[in-house]
Amino acid sequence: MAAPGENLRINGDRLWNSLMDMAKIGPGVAGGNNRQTLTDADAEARALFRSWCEEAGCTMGLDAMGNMFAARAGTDPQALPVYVGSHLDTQPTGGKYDGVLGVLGGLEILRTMNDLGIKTRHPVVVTNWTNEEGTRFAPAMLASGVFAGVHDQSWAEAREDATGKTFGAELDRIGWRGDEPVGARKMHAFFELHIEQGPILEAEGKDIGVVTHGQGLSWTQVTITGKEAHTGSTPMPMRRNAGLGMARVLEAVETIARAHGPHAVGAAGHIDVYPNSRNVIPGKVVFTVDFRSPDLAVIQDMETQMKEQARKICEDMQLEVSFEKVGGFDPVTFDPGCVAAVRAAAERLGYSHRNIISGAGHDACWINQVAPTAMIMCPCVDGLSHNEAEEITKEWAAAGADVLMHAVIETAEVIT
Ligand code: HGY
Ligand code: MN
Ligand code: MN
Repeated sequence: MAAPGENLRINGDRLWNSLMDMAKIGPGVAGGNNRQTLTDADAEARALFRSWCEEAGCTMGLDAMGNMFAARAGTDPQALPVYVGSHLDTQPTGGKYDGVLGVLGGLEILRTMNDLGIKTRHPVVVTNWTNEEGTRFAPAMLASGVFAGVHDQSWAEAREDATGKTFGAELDRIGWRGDEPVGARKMHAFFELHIEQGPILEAEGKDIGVVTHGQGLSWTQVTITGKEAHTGSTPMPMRRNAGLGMARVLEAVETIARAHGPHAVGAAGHIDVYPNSRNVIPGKVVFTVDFRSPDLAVIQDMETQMKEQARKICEDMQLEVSFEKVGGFDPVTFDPGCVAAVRAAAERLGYSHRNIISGAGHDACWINQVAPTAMIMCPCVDGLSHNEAEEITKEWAAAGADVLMHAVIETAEVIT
């Protein structure tokens, strides 16, 4: 199949303007976004995305987990579509590009194909996956996980946020539950464009990350129970301070992750302290330990060591401790054929590139289980993400979307 011409490029200004328009929905307090899944802001973003897709002549599909599918017809309606996409939901202190670049970059390649009258044999579909971030409803990549058959749909719909609202009820409340069965769609291939969310590409001056693998993830929710007591009148030896127990466990998490360096990482981003009153010794803490590594055995070893050390810390402090696995996935190897299409596209377009392992989890990590999948990464400033100061350049966004378009058009078999 003839490869697209190296002068075939997307409209970088139009992509950038769409990113900036989407960023106006669910603004944060410091220039980024707080557009958490299934909130009114998420609903508003979905409506804007749908209107843009309809302007581009797409037909919009919607499944029972709220996953959106904007389809551009191919010349062969029997051919399985090539899917692209990512997520429009953000962290509470999220950036303007995490996820959004992959969704709107996908829309941009359809817009460009329309402009140039490009036809492909396979249809091309742009996807918005519901609840990639897993902040409001754990775990991350929830709806793409149901689509890939990793999570049971009723289990996923019952996931609760901190206020006790369920995923299913909130999806119905914002009116974005479709009637398509989740996972019924079959894919020829899936490509996800995403910012790196780390420092490597910018530090090396590379335009494109050819993502060969994704590191694995483990989320263990830890509950430590002590005894509430007065912070002023309770003698130190009498205290059963759950907060102090957590602090010692988190110190152990840091030590364990560093001991498995240079690729392993560990931290706790979610921490709830009860009763969280200034003059009450914490009687209970609940926190989630996030361990990651490209090597599954390392993840398992870090989990085991953390639990052993947490039990010893809590025994010495007369505290109780319990563990619950609340998320995780094994390290991912993306499809060599799709990865090769990404690399060939970068080379054809003259973009500097390097192989890279994704540090963050993505919907592509689950979709890789049901379709040939690959990812394309662009740099981000200082490698910063999951922070409202997240930034990329217009050029980086355009380069990533150019590579996405070439990989997709080649895989979808360009006709004209
Ligand atoms: O947790 C992750 O890696 C992703 O950003 N949800
Ligand atoms: Mn993301
Ligand atoms: Mn994210």
